[in-house]
Amino acid sequence: MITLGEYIIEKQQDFPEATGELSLLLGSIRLAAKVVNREINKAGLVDIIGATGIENVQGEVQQKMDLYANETFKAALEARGEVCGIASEEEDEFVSFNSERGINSKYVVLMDPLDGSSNIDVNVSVGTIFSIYKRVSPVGQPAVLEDFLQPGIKQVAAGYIIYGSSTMLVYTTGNGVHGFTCDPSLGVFYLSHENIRIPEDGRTYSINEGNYLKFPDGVKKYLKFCQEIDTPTNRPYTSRYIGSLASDFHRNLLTGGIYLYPSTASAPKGKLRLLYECNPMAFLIEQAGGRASDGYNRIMEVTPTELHQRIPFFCGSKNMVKDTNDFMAKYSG
Ligand code: AHM
Ligand code: MG
Repeated sequence: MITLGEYIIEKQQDFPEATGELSLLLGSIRLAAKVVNREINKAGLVDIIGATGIENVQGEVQQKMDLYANETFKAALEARGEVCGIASEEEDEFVSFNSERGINSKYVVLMDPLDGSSNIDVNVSVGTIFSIYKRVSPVGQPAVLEDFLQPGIKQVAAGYIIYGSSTMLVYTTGNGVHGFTCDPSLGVFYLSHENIRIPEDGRTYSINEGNYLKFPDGVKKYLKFCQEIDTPTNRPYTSRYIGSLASDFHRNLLTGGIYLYPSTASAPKGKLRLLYECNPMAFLIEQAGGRASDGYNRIMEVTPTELHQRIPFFCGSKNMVKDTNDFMAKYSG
C-alpha cells in the first residue's frame, strides 16, 4: 500500500530540478482535506449545515461549510508557507501571504473550497477543487493579480477531493491522473487508482436538463442525439446528474461520459468559474485522455480577465466533447 505522501515524493524524483516545494504544498492540501472531511462527516450532528445569510461576491448565499472549508484550506496553505497567495471562490479578492516564507515562495493556489455545498444539507457528495500555478511576479514580493489570471495551460498541478461514500483525492502534475482513497480509521490516503484513463467514448451525459428551454440550439440538438435509439453507437445514452461537479466529473472520468454546463438565456456565460472549477477539471481530463471546451475552444487556452470569470463548460470523453463541439458549430455557430 502506497500512501499519497510516499507517492508524491517518489514522483518528485522524476524531476531532478524539483526542490520539494510542490510536494509540501500538496501535503498542505492533503492535511486541510482531512480536516474538512472530518467536519463534513459530522454534518447534521454539529452546527455546520445551512446558510450563513452572507452572500459572496457572486451574489450566492454562502453555506456555513463553504466558509469553514475556505478558512481551513487558507490556514493550512498559509501556515506551511509554500504559496505566496490564494484566490478562492469564497473570497472577493485574491489573498497574498506576506510572511518571509510566503513572499519567497513561487506558487499560487486557486480553489473552490467546497463545491456543490448546497448538497451537504441532504447528505450528498461534495468536493474541493484546486489548481496550482507558478507565480509570474518576482519572488520576494507580494503576489499580484497577474499571478492568478493565467491560462489553464500554465497549471503545474490540479486536483479535487470528493467527500463521498469514500473520500478520495485525485490529482495531476502533468504526468497522468492518480487517485487516492482515504482509510477513515487511519486518516491516510492510499493509492487506489493509478494512471486513470477516461474511455474515449462514453454513454453518460450530465447536465441540468431543467434549463433545457434556455440552452443554445447546439446543446438542445445534442441532447436529442443522446436520447435517440441507435444500437451501433450505444444510444440512447444514460443521464446522470448529481449537481456536484467533482462527483459528476469523477463518475464520468472512471466510466466515460460528458459533463455539460452550457450558457443559458439567463446566464450567457454559464455558471461555472473558469479559474476555480473549469481549468483544474480541464487539466485533469486532458491528462486522462479526455477533452474540455467552452463549446468551441479548448478551455485551457482561454486567457482569464477576472478572478470570478464564468464560462460554459463541456468536459469528458474525447469523442463526446467533439460531438458537442460539432453540434455547437452547426446549430449555434
Ligand atoms: P457552487 O460552486 O456554488 O457549489 O456551484 C457549482 C455547482 C457544481 O458543483 C454543480 O455541477 C453545479 O453547480 C450545479 O448547478 P445547478 O444547480 O445549476 O445544476
Ligand atoms: Mg463550485
